Amino acid sequence: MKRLSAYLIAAIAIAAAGCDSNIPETGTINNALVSEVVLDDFLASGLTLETGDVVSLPQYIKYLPEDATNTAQQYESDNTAVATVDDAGTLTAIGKGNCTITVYIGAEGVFSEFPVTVNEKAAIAITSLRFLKESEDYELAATETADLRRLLSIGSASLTEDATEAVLFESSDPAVASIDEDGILTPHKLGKITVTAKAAVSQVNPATIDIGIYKWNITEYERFEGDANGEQAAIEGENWYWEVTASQNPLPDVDGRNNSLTAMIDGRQIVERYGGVNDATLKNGTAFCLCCPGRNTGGVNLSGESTTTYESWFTINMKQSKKVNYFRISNISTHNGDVLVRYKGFTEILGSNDGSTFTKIAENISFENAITTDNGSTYNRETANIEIPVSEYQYLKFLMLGTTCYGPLGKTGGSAQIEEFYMGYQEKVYEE
Ligand SMILES: [Ca+2]
Repeated sequence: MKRLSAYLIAAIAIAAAGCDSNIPETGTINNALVSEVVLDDFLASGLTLETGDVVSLPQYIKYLPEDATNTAQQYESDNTAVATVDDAGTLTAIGKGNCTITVYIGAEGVFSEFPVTVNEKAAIAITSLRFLKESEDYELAATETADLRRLLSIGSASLTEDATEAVLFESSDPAVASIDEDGILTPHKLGKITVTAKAAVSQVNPATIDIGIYKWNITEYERFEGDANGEQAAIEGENWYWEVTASQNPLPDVDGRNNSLTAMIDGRQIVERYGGVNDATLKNGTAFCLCCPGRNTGGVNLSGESTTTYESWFTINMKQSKKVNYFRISNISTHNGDVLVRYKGFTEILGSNDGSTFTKIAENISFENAITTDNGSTYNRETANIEIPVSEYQYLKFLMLGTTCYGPLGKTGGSAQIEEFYMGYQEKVYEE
């Protein structure tokens, strides 16, 4: 039989009294005191565990005599960095090493102990590494960090669990972009690098991905003389570089929008979103408006036209063929009430150099995501540059079939209104 020293018995008794333990004072219930703590062989021979393993101890612990009534158990680990045991007797393997677990039963200091050895949990090996893309580009000005581990496919030796073996990431030029142990890439300057991912131990082929850190070099085309200087087009006698034609002629007369074929290329923004009355000085700004099929707006009656097959379009004649790979739209306000009068996409964009024979450049271009802001109560006035396949034509035609391109979120107004429309060519630059 093992007993604590008298000093320790006293300490336990004080601790028990201090926390209202259910351990009765010796002899107050009966005289059947615990005389021996008996460990199953499972425990007595010592436990060998892996970090994270959990064992419930009480089922493996008995005491003598069997009719003892004061049988409260207490547990003690002499190294809680290796293993801990809670009040319910649940042992948890914490870290690599050896420790001794002591089990006390009753108030007499009777105990037994057993050794525990904890080993590091064996990692689940990596069996393959592959990036899901061959290359990826990040805009320097717009990227704080990028998680490349999310682009990494990691094969596991386990059928049911992910590999836990470490992946070692390496950048071919950390001055351009560094990468940390979690695969988080941080761009620092323009350039191109290769990131390699290797398994820490397993002999598998490393994965590589080419990373470009770029800035945009943007050429936006002037629509009238002075446009590049931020001027507004003159009301009379302007030197227009662009010309617009449209499927509707005349255009709907929407109050206060000063609608015309130059309204979306004149540098004049809408001042008052509620509109009012059109005016010769264009003091409320201008917006190019097309009546929505199925509606009767501003003198254009399309109420009998199909909302699925009627074709609306506008064509921009740039007067010479130009490389274009983006457009951008400025809307009449950020107010959610004006979302009704927006475009959310184009069914097709076509190009031509003679103005009559058009070739499809892109189809089903949606920019609905460029309209709604995070909170959903206001909307972006101006979209970002919306990328389209690069083309080089003099005429670009923007086609809207039925109402599919009118108004996001299923909302459609009597017209769709573009305050300003821009096009240009942008390319990624990887060197200063
Ligand atoms: Ca305008």
